[in-house]
Amino acid sequence: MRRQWDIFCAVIDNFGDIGVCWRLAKQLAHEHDQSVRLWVDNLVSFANILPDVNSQARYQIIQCVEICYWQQLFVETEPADVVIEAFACELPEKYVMAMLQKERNPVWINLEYLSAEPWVTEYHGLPSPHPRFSLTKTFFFPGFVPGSGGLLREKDFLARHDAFNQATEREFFQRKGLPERKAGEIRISLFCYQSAPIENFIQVLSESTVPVLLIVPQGIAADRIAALFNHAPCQAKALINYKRLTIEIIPFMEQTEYDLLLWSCDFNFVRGEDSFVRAQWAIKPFIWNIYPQHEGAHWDKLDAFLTLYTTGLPVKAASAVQAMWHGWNEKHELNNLIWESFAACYEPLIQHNKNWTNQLLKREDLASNLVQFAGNQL
Ligand code: TRH
Repeated sequence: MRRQWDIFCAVIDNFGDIGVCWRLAKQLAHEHDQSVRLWVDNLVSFANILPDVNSQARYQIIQCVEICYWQQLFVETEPADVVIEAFACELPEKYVMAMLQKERNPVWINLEYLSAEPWVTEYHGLPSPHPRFSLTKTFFFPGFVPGSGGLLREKDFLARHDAFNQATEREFFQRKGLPERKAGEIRISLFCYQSAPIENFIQVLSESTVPVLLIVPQGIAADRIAALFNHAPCQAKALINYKRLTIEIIPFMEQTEYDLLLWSCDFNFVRGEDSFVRAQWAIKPFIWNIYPQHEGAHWDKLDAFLTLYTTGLPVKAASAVQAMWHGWNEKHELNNLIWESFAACYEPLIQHNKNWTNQLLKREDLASNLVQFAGNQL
């Protein structure tokens, strides 16, 4: 049944909030034929991952999703049937009041951050009555296991992934102005936070026994690398050669293109929430730079994922993954041995990632779970 959805997205920092909301909005509209309005308080940030966005427009329709600028002074609006408050962004008071006026209360969902921690299944789906009004919001936790809300995944993802072959990969690289693969080369994509030991890793890679191509979209990592080699900061394009290592700094990509970059590389360094999930769909070995939280709260989250993900992986490979991820998140120093042990697990990791993905594919995706939940409520 076609229902109206309002998704509210406040961009706290970075691109993850809007990255997740945009994928969800598209899936609801395209795969579930829902009528979707996406309220975003920062269109400039949005335009980074979707250049079609006009950051000056208060209202626009892109790919069948209505995109509305969420201004401080909220405009009078008829609430939708289903309201998603992404990452506890807090709905405008005026909108909540309007929800109360509706003949039938909208289904109000707080979409939470992704975590592999065991408590997620306990909290997923819990209702939280509003302290003042007769409205209830439900906590929806994305996750990797049954009993959670699932992960964002397009219905045609597997078919598109399977159709992505050497020829399409070469065509993608050409389109992006990236070089042809050298014999024996490994290709790595790099997206991370300030906390990552980037300079150290550059040194490690430069001592590799095989040629390495490091692809770095504009941002924190690109700036640090540019500084390391005395290049001007914030460059959209730069080529750096250092021993066995070639570094390509490239413009920040449109989100759909970034997905293809992850499919094209042998190893992916990802961060946050959305690129972390996309790296899993890419099947290639990946290294997660987790969003750092106060008092090291992120370590429980990282280790909970490691425990879940490395189950069934041969012990040697599991330790190599843990050492690499801990090193990349600065639990200990990252050195050549840690990287080489991790890189040597390429084949078992590919096999393991296929099994991991197959397990995840058995579960409903996040958008389908939301549609089902909302349908049951209305
Ligand atoms: O940008 P992030 O650090 O976002 C984070 C996380 O969501 C984190 O959980 C949250 O607390 C914090 O924001 C506020 O990392 P993430 O989640 O991987 O989002 C990045 C998005 O940017 C993702 O949708 C992929 C996209 N992207 C591009 O579109 N083009 C690019 O070139 C790159 C590198 C990324």
